[in-house]
Formats: sequence, C-alpha cells, structure tokens
Amino acid sequence: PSVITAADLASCDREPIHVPGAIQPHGLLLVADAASLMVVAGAGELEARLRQEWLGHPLSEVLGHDLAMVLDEVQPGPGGVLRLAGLHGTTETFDAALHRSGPFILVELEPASAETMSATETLLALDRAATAFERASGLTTLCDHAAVTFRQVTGFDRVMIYRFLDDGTGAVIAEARDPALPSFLNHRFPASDVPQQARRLYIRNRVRVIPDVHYTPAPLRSASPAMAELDMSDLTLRSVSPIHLQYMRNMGLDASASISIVQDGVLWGLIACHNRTPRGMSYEARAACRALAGGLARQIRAREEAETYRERLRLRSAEDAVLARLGRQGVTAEVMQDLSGDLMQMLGASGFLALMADGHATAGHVPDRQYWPGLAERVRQHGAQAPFRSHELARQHGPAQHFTAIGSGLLATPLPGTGAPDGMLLWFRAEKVELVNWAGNPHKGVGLVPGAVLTPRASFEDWHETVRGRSEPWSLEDVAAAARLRDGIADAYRQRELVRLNQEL
Ligand code: BLA
Repeated sequence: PSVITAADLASCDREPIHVPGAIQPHGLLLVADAASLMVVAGAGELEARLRQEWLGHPLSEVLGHDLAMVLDEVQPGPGGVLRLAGLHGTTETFDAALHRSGPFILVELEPASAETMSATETLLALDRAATAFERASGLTTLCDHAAVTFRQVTGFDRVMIYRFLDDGTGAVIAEARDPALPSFLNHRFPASDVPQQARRLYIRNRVRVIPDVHYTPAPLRSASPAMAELDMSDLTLRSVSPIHLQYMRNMGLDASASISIVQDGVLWGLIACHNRTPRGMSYEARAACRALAGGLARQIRAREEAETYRERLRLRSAEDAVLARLGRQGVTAEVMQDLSGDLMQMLGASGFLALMADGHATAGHVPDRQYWPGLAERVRQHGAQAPFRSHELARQHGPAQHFTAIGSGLLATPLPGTGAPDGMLLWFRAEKVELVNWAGNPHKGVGLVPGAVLTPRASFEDWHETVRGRSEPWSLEDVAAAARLRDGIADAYRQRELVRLNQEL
C-alpha cells in the first residue's frame, strides 16, 4: 500500500504499529496456542519454504523439533528468549526464536546466518569496543567511537548517532559512513519523523532491522479473524509502518536498522544505520548491538554525570565566595555592585541586575530602566517557590521583544527577607542566533489536511533556518544556584541585622 490517506490515520502518533497484521517476508512466523501447542496462525511463504501442512498441526511436528523439553524456558519479552538453530526447511536452514505473547507462543524463523563469529571472537570484539568507550574523553569522542564501532559490527554504509533533544526533535551528533554517501552530521530532524508510539516501542524492542525497504508485507494467515490483532511488539520480523518505508525510500535507501540508546528507561537516542543495497543483520550481530548499546548508554550517562558534578562544584565555590563577602560587608547595593561581575559570570549570563532596598547594581548588558518594573512584576507573578527561567523571554513577557538582543534569556528570583520588599536578582542571557541545518524543510513536510495523502518528506536536501529570540537555555544547576543564592542572601541579611541589633542594645 503506497498511499495512506489522512482520514485513515488521524496523526502519525496514532498508527498502531504494534499490530500490523503482517511480517517482513524474509522470515517466517508461526503462532501456536501455548496450552495445546497447535499452530493457529502463520505468515510468510511457509508452504514453499518450510512445510506444506502447518495450520492446525502440532508445533513440534511443523518445526521438526521436539519442544516438550524446552518450552518452559520460553518467556515473554523481546529478543526471543529461546533459540533453536538448524531447523530444516525445504531448501534452506532456519534459526528460530521463540517468545511468549499472552496465550500464544510465537516462533520467528530466519534463514540461518552464514557469517558466524565464534563466541570468543564476539566477546573479544565487545570487550575491545567497551574499553574504547570507557577511554573516550568526552561525549563527542565517545559518540564518534560508537559510530565507527557500530559500523564495523553491522557493516552498514552509514551509521549515525541520533540524539533526541528536549523539544522532541533529533540531531545527528556523530556519523561513520562510506564517503560515497552524503553526510547527515549535525542535521536536525523534526519530532514527527519518529512518532511517540514508535519511541515507546523502541524502549521495549531495542534492535530493529528492515533488510529491504521495497518488500511486500506477508499477511498473518489464520482461521480466526481475531488473530489480525496479534501484538507483534517484540518480533524482529514485525512489518513496519508503510509511512516509514516510504521515508526510507525517499532517502534513496534499500535497507535500514536502528538500535535504541536507553538510559534509565528513557529513550536518549538511536543508532540509525543506512544501506544503499538490501542488507540484513544476523541474530549474533543484533545481540552484539544490544549489548554495545547498553554499554554506550552507561558511558553516556557517566559523561553527563561527571559534567553535572563538575558544574555543581564550580557553582558551590562561587556561591560561597559571594555569600562570605555579603556576610562580612552587608547586603547593600554597593557591595552587590562589587560582586555583580562575579555573579554574572558564575551563571554564564551576559547581564546581571540586582534590585536592592537601597538602590541597584548591574553588570554587563541589561535592558533599559523603563523595562525593570514590568520585568519585576512578571517574575513576581511566577511565584516565589522556584526561580523564574526562560530562554525565549519575549514569549513569556511581550515587552522583552524590544531587547531580545541582550535579553532573550532571563533567570530571576525575588529576594524575600532582605528588608527590600521589591528586592530581586535578575540574570540575562543574550540572544543566540541559531542556524539550524534541517534535512529537508520541516515546516512543509507532511500533508495532514483531512483527506490529503499523508506522506513523509520527499526531500532531505539541506534546508537552513535561522532561529531568533532564544538564548542558551538555563540548566537545572543554574536554577538551583539562583535559589541557593536567594536563601544565602536572606541568611546573610538576618545575621547582619542581629549583629546590628546587638550593637545597638
Ligand atoms: C520510524 N523514523 C522511524 C525510525 C527512525 C525514523 C530511525 C525507526 C525505524 C526503525 O527502527 O526501523 C527516522 N531515520 C529517521 C531519521 C533519520 C533516520 C530522523 O535514519 C535520520 C538520519 N515518519 C515521518 C512522518 C511520519 C513518520 C511524517 O517522517 C508520520 C506521519 C512515521 N516513523 C514513522 C513511523 C515509524 C517511524 C510510524 C515507526 C516505524 C515502525 O517501527 O513501524
């Protein structure tokens, strides 16, 4: 089916990709009732490639393998927990993976892979890769290494590390490729390219392969119409979304594979593999990819945690220095003015403004004075619980459109308990004009008008977009530091007051 109308699919996020009712035809599928072990459904060229008679026959008989001894080991879940090698078909040898899904046993048969590495070779290769990952100095080097390693393991033409960003879009942050293929390095892709239900599924099923994107799906065949609803989430052979197949064809590819990078149950990114000619991936290579991707996810987390930890230490010592001086010299606009450069730098701001009981202090570039009351009002509206933060201020505060160049970003907190009811600290970040290099124009990609043909983008030509009015976003550490400064300043003020009262007595 090459054309799907928008009326069929209300949106990309709703296509039920886990119940496609068909498989990819390079393999075969048998579905048996878990209690009776009779085959109740199947898909693919079973008659020609495996056995003339299968529907309604015992599974052991159809597979030519006595399952009585082994079936207890078959567990639900992805990957196929039980593996049977060397099953004889009419002309080829198959390897089978058995899973349990509800009341069924699912048997996926794939042609036995020709190139098999010995267990020792595989372990050595995995160990080498894991060591290289550990040695990588930072996130970028780590991902560069990973792209090269996954290209070696999979043999695909172009292998990319694809990272999901906070807004759901994705970016290619590392790539290893045959120079004959164009590069997607640093290209951005819209969120809808990998819809929500697919992201959920990919946390569960971590390695997916489409050996030939031009395939014709092999429908599930059964005496029972209810089988059309069979959940294929965990199957390697699951037929994939026709929209995604079209997407891959539009990219000029014949085969693709993707491997999930999952961190604490969250999909951090994908390893996306492309090939210009049909290409599959052996069971062994898939298992190696799963293990490597797990190692990669842990190494990414270690890099990110080390980064956060260094940042936290730096902020703590900067805060201590500032608070010590306020404690010694008093919480006044004059002292604040001396400290304002440090306060600005410590949060990577380009401007800093402190509104105090006895005046104000500034550093760097801050908006004109006429805008201060409005800003203070906006920050107070946000409430006193957590600091106000924005990296797109004109969206939250209209007048900020007049000073986007110096103040696209704002982090601010009122200063209660300092004798100044209107006291406030405000950090500004300058606009950071971002040139986003999209693969294809994301704004006119999808025909989602009712009745229109729903298709993925046809062009992946570079399309540049200049994003204005945004600053570098504030990190959670930045926000926490602002909150600690607010509390520390109130403490310093209280202590100075006590000292002063004691002296007066
Ligand atoms: C799936 N889209 C995917 C997958 C990737 C991408 C990696 C997972 C495919 C798999 O695991 O086999 C996107 N692939 C990319 C991107 C790159 C790449 C960004 O190589 C960049 C280098 N796709 C669209 C639109 C829709 C859509 C507009 O572009 C919806 C209308 C849908 N994409 C879509 C669906 C899936 C998908 C439904 C799930 C496919 C499946 O697993 O069945």
